[in-house]
Amino acid sequence: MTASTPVPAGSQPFTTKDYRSNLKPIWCAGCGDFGVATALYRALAAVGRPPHEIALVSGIGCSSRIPGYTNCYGFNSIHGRALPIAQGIKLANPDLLVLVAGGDGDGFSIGGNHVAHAIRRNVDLTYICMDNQIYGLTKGQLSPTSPRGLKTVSSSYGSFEEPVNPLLYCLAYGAGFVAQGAPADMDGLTALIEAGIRYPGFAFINVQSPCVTYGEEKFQLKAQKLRLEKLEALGHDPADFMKATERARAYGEKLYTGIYYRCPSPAATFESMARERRQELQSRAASRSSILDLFQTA
Ligand SMILES: Cc1ncc(C[n+]2csc(CCOP(=O)(O)OP(=O)(O)O)c2C)c(N)n1
Ligand code: SF4
Ligand SMILES: [Mg+2]
Repeated sequence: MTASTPVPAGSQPFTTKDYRSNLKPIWCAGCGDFGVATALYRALAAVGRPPHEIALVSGIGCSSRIPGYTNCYGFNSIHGRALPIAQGIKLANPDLLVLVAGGDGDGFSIGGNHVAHAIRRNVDLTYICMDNQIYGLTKGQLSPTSPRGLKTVSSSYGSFEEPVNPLLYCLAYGAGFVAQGAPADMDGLTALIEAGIRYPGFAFINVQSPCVTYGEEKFQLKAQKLRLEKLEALGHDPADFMKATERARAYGEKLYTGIYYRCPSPAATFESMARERRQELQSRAASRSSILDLFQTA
């Protein structure tokens, strides 16, 4: 069974409780990451893979605590290094469903280079970026997605820098699945995570996950509810790459949620190409004993 194998409706063998650990989250009350965790439990229950067949890898940050709150295999790893670790896990055991999660700083600052290479390598991973436009764990410094002008402990004059646009970034590097969700729409967020898991290749989901302690007012849940516009309601066609890039440009101004782009003909994954190549070479491989004979007769 692969991540994209659908479980027939009504026959889900697991419930959300099966994916939730007994560890009580230490996120601040009201942190958007609670919503991401809940949406993740729901999406995993809908996909129906048992927890022991799932690995969730994160970097370092408030958001990166998420593996500990699930019953799946988890690795709260190194700041900015979740993607290479997750790729290694997936290539070592391609039958595992491998998810990656972390913050905007983790993914698009220190780990930004890994995103580009994970995308072009196209390992079948679902990468959830919990984007709160701030470094939460280290107490509120500028992150790569902080808006220009934001005043923080590290930018008393206000940020002079243009923010990174995670959606455009992933589209530009060729990700086959790019989406954005928000805890203000839990059903939508759950559906996006499920769709990302079922996409056969690298899938990127940016989640606007408010930081209630250091985040700006306009990013909080209440404001999100007012700003949110569903791409589906705009008649957006996820197969239309040009339209996806056009709408992704509005990151920071508009809060579009839904699937920006889903490649209609997904490319072969790295692991499927590796498997094929191995099989091809295996049929031509000399037997172990004949190799030993070569050395013994030399
Ligand atoms: C190599 C390294 N550099 C810096 C840090 C300090 N550090 C820990 S988390 C973090 C940023 C967290 O921001 P983000 O990834 O956006 O996650 P959030 O806490 O906002 O969820 C930084 C700079 C670290 N742990 N390791
Ligand atoms: S500091 Fe911000 S991101 Fe971190 S747990 Fe608190 S609300 Fe969430
Ligand atoms: Mg952050």
